[in-house]
Amino acid sequence: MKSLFLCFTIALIASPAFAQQPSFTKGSAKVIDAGLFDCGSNDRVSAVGTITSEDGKVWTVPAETNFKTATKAADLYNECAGITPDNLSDVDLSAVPVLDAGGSEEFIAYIFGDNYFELHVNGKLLAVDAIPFTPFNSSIVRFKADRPVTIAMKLVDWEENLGLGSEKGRGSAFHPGDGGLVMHIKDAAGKTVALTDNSWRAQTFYIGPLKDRSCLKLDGQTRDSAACDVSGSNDGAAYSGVHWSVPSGWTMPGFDDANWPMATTYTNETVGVCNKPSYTNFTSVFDTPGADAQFIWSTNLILDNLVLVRKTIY
Ligand SMILES: [Ca+2]
Ligand SMILES: [Ca+2]
Ligand SMILES: [Ca+2]
Ligand SMILES: [Ca+2]
Repeated sequence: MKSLFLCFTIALIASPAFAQQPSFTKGSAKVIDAGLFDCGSNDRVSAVGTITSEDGKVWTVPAETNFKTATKAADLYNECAGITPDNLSDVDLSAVPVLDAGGSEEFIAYIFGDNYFELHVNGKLLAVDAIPFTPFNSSIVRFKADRPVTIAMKLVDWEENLGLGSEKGRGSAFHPGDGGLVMHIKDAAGKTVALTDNSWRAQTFYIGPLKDRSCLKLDGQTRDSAACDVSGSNDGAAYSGVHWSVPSGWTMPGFDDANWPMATTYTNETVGVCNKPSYTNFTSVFDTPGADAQFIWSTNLILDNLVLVRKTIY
């Protein structure tokens, strides 16, 4: 009897049908926070909303974050804070606090995210992006940890039309925005320890806007929206979003990410950073010859809005 039960349990876990079912929403979310951050200019507010899916679950959009309570990453470039160095040699790295991830080896991470990141190291939330939406900024995180170092990051392509995954732009009120993360981690001696590239794992947990749900290919951990229309238009109320809940323990070193897809890499041109000084002033670290950190995301840079990435450094 016992062995029968065991077999049944294993079959359930191993079955692709056991993969989490998607939750679909339609139309806009309800605003619950009119703006997490105010730069005092014409930049976009970082609003937050909730939306109930057709299966009765409540989702926070664009994502649940720790922005209000977590330590903010130190600024590499942040025009809201008046920190706008022309290059890395104008940055006083010794003034950046060293955060404790439990360990003794010192590391320094240089990060540019479109639009928002939360950085966990060995299961500990170390720092979050100082600007959730825009203007575009970049960050430095110094930390101490022991190897192996598991990096787990929540990445959010923020949105203006809450629940829809879109923003004003390119002549449309419902232009789907895009994401992207680039990071270069060095040790205390300045040697490259890790770069964002296609050896990372990346999984999406929120896709939108979807004009037609049938474009999605969903199978186990495959959440493929490559066949979906990414052009903007002005009838977003009819659009859908699709959500999956973030698994518990996903930041922990022991979390099994073996079934997550590998990260997809994107060029600077595709992500559109060539006119952003928060990126271009630091190409010495983001585009280092021989150690060129790639932009990473899940398989759809435009429609995937909440992406978790992981990598363990040995
Ligand atoms: Ca940001
Ligand atoms: Ca998007
Ligand atoms: Ca974006
Ligand atoms: Ca690069």
